[in-house]
Amino acid sequence: MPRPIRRLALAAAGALAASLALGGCSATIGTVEVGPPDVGVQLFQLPWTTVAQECEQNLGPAGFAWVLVSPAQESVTGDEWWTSYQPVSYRVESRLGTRAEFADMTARCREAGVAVIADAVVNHMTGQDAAGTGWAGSAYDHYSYPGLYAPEDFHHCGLTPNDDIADYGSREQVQTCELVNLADLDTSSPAVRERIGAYLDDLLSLGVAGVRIDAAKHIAAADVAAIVGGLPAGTRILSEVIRGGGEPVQPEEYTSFGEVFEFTYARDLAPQLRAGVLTDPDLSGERPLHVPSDRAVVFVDNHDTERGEAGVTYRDGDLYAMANALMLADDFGTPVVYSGYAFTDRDAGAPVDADGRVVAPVCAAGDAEVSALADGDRTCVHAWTAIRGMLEWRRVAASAPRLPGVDDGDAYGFEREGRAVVAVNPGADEERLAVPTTLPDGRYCDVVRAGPVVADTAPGCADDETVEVAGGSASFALAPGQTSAIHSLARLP
Ligand code: ARE
Ligand code: CA
Repeated sequence: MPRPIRRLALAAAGALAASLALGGCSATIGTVEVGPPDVGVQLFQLPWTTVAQECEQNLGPAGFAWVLVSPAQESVTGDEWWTSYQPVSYRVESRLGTRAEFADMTARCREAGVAVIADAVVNHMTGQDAAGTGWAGSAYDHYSYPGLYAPEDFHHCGLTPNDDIADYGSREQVQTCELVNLADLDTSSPAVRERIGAYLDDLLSLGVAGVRIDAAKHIAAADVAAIVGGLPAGTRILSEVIRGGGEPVQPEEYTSFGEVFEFTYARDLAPQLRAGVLTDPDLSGERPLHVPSDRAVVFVDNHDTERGEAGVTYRDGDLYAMANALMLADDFGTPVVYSGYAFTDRDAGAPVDADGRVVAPVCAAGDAEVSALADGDRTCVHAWTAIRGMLEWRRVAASAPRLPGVDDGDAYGFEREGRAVVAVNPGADEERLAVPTTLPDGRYCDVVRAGPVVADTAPGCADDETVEVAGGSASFALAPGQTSAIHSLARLP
């Protein structure tokens, strides 16, 4: 039975939708200036043709600013997803698609207001001990990639018996020995830098707005700086430097030329959610063991951590939506939402067709029943109602400061001053929470349950999807696992 839908009588929903959907810059709705889209999404192992459709059908309309895709270059063959991280050549030809499909994707995404960020695997080539042939037909051997690299282009660290990294406490090992047997490029060499630079230039010519530097920790920061220094100003550089306690190589070294993925963010958030005890971060903007906010790309999980670290993942359902909502509601860093596929085998690749090409349908907007996902099914997190609602919430919150939170039982919530309020209940019991707010009295639509209201041309909000604000307090009734969020443009008449 469909629930009764109360239409939001927003005066000019269509016009509002148009202005909110405007990519790139901030927009004004009525008298309210909303923030520019800034949130990214990692679409893991999704073929280029599907990414293009996602940009048009889901990402652009939801207000995602950028999409991080999986590595595009020719790789070793094999069923595992991680074959993508073993380059054989820099031809843009892989089981995720052709060069032409890649270029078509960046153009269509840009048209939809979504920038594409490529995943650049430039620390190493393959980890194969035997000679082979790559996906696009290029012959290779561990230290030989004809026309590209010869044995002298690689580090041969000589610090461990097999030249593999054994001790992350040694900077020299981390940066000049082999990460899990992956032939380590001598990135101090001008010739190697030039070839990597040419590859990044090629990706830019195909329309990407920036690159993730895979395994950046394993490339000396000075080498990365030299390589990306030759790229056009404005190219986004996102370095993957996993923060390791007591390790000599730290993310801060990589902030002078770009952003870094800040792993501390999820490591702080997940245990709080699991314990059901949420506390305020330092609201001055400084956070211990985090790079500065304007350099930090924050995330709940990524393709490695969902397979490794004990964080929150799609398997956690409500708790996962809650983690993402809290990240999107925060005023720290640039969030990237992760969207992959269900798996039980850590190594299992995405489903492929008879030719070995990855195949995937575009996601339907709405909520996947996580428990019903079979291996290989896409989680479609980027299309979840709660995520789309929180993207709108974030733009309405804009640059309003995060105010001190309140808690009651297991519930916790906070306001972005005068703009928006979020409340969560990670506990096992129903909770009531009153969050102090300067939002005007009235009933507000909960964008976590109802989805975006302003950007929707026919916004609807059921009776049980509203939150009351009265006398400077927003009253939330929260079921176990529930997240609820209201913003100033979602007030019912
Ligand atoms: C695969 C096999 C290996 C085999 C190798 C070569 O699993 O057994 O030896 O192939 O044939 C991915 C997969 C790997 C895969 C690799 C190549 O995860 O399993 O190896 O592709 O196909 C460190 C790095 C960090 C890295 C993580 C995974 O610092 O950069 O390890 N993350 C990126 C990507 C990965 C990718 C690679 C790098 C390689 O996101 O998906 O690997 O391109 C502490 C340290 C961290 C360390 C972590 C794990 O936390 O602080 O620095 O991360 O431990 O060791
Ligand atoms: Ca290296």
